[in-house]
Amino acid sequence: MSRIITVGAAQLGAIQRSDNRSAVAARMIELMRQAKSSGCDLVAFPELALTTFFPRWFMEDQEEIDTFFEHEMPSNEIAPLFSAAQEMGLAFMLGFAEKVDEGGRTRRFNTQIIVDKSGKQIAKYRKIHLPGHAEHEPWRAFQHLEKRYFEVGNLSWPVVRAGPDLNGALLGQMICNDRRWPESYRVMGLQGVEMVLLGYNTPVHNPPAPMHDRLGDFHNHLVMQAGAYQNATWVVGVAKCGVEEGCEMIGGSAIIAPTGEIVAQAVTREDELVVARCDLDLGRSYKNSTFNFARHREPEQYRMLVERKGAKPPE
Ligand code: ING
Repeated sequence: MSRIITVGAAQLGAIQRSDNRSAVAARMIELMRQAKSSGCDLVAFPELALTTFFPRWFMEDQEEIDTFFEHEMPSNEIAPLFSAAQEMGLAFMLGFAEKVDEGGRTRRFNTQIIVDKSGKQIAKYRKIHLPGHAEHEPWRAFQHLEKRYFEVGNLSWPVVRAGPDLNGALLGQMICNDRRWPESYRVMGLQGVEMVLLGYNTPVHNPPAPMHDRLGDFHNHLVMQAGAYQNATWVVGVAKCGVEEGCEMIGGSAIIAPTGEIVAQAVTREDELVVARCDLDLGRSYKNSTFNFARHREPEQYRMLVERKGAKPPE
C-alpha cells in the first residue's frame, strides 16, 4: 500500500509594505481552496509569507521592525487562515517572523511551522543559515539584513513523524538560504526524512555578486534537486516572488522527487498553486542502495566538516 500525500506548493506573488496581513491571509485562503479542490493533503507557503520581505530595508527603530513580526501565532489577523485549513481538512506549512520571550529575554527568529489537518502544530524550525549582513551597507541597491533582525535558529533541523492523516510522513523543514548548504539536507537525511518543506524569498539581483544574477533560477533548482537526490527525499520549495517595493524576486516554486527530478513547477511570478501526488516511499530504493548511509558513509573521515568553519587552503 503506497503512502501518497498530495502536496500543494502555494507560491505567493509580491506583498507590498502597505498590504496588511488580512489581505495576505485572504490570498492564502484562496490558494487553500484551490489546493482542497485539487485533492491536496498539505499546502506549503513561502518564507516570511505574511509581510513584504522587510530585511531589504535598514531600520533602527525596534518598534518599527517589530511591526513585521508575529508576537503570537496565530494572531487575530491570521486566525482565519488556521480555521480555513481546519475546515478544509488541510495541513499546512507557514513561514513568518517570530518574536518570542524565551529564556528570560525577547528573541527574534525567521521561523516556519507545520500544522496538521486537525489544526495542531506538529513542527517548528528556525532558520540557521542567515545570509546577508548586520550593518547598513548603503552601496547596495537594497539591503539584506537578516543577520541584523534575526538570531541564528536554535532548533537544529528536526524531522517529525506526522500522524495517520499524512500517512506517517517523516517531515523536515529548512528556510531559503539553508537550501544552498548540503549540511541542511544531510542532518535531516540522517533522520530518514521523506519530505523537506522550504520557503524562500530570493532577489534576482545579489549586490555583492551581480555576475551571479543570470543564474538565480538555475541555482535555485540545482541545490534543491541535489539535496533531494543525495538524501533520497522529496523537496518542496515555495517562493514569494515578483516585484516587491521595486525589488524583483525569483519564482520557480517546485516539487522535486527523491530521484532529483522536478515533477511540478510554477510558471508565473504570481500567486500560483503547484500540485503533485508524492509517494513517500519513492526514496526507499535510494536509501537501500546508493544512499544507504549506514553502509556507505565514513563519518570518521568527515571531522573537518564540523571542526573547520572557513576554508583554509594548504600553504
Ligand atoms: N534569500 C536568498 C537566498 O539564499 C541570496 C539570499 C540571494 C543568496 C541571492 C544568494 C544569492 O535564496 C534568503 N532569504 O535567504
